[in-house]
Amino acid sequence: MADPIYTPPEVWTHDAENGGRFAKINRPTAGARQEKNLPVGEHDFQLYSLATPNGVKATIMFEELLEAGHADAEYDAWTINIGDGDQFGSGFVDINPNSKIPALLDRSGPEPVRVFESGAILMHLAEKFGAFLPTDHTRAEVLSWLFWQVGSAPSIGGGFGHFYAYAPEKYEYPINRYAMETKRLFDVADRRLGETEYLGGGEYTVADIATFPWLAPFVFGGIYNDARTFLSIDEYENVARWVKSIAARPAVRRGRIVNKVWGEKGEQLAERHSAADFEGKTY
Ligand SMILES: N[C@@H](CCC(=O)N[C@@H](CS)C(=O)NCC(=O)O)C(=O)O
Repeated sequence: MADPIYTPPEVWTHDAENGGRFAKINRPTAGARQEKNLPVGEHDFQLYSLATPNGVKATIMFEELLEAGHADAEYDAWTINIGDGDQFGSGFVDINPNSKIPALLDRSGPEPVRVFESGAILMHLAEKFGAFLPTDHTRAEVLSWLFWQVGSAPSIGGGFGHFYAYAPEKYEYPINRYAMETKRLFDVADRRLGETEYLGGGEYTVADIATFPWLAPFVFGGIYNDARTFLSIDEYENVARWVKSIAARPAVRRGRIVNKVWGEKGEQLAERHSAADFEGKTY
């Protein structure tokens, strides 16, 4: 047990034994830790990911593009098991120097292009296919909500989720701080969704695709122990209306199981290479 009253030393040093779910994986340095090539499939788009809230943003986007008739959006999705440290393999680090999923290799142009950061992946695909990102005066509003989401996620995941669910000891100060911030963010979304059908306005866009995977598990339960009860998530009725309508979209239902390697076997799709991979799956 750590001392509940911590006096920071003059110079911080890394203690790999400090406990916590990610203690064995996280280090204060970047770069590859082992040589490991990435698998490559036949499609233009190679996605390296996992079905976490940040990961499913990308798989939902691909499935939405395919659902909308963009046949060129076919993709291979490969599992990066972050618990096993796959994000530190040399091939993955070449695509994302920040060692976090999702990461994309786009081979549709004259030269392969790497894209990392979920928001950048959504924008890249939206611009490439001319879909889910308006080009008129509403574009700025959509991008504002997209960047709001990407900027907010660390307070919800790395802040609230980490201290409430993952930290080896529960401390009131960080749990209070991030519970307050997470509830404030839900209130921001709830007020907006009381005014407009979707976050960016009247249309379903990349802003909704980015935000849904983070808010839905709180509404349905199942993330960070019983965070739904702890944070009184049922208060946010407009968020619940929006989450339920997006969850019913066929592309969203498919995208949520791609690169999933936990839960019910029938709801897992570790790798996705074609539409046929969903056959026999529950989603
Ligand atoms: N800002 C990044 C965050 C990505 C991120 O945090 N990914 C997590 C999984 S949800 C990850 O790969 N964690 C592995 C690690 O921290 O080593 C994005 O939006 O793409």
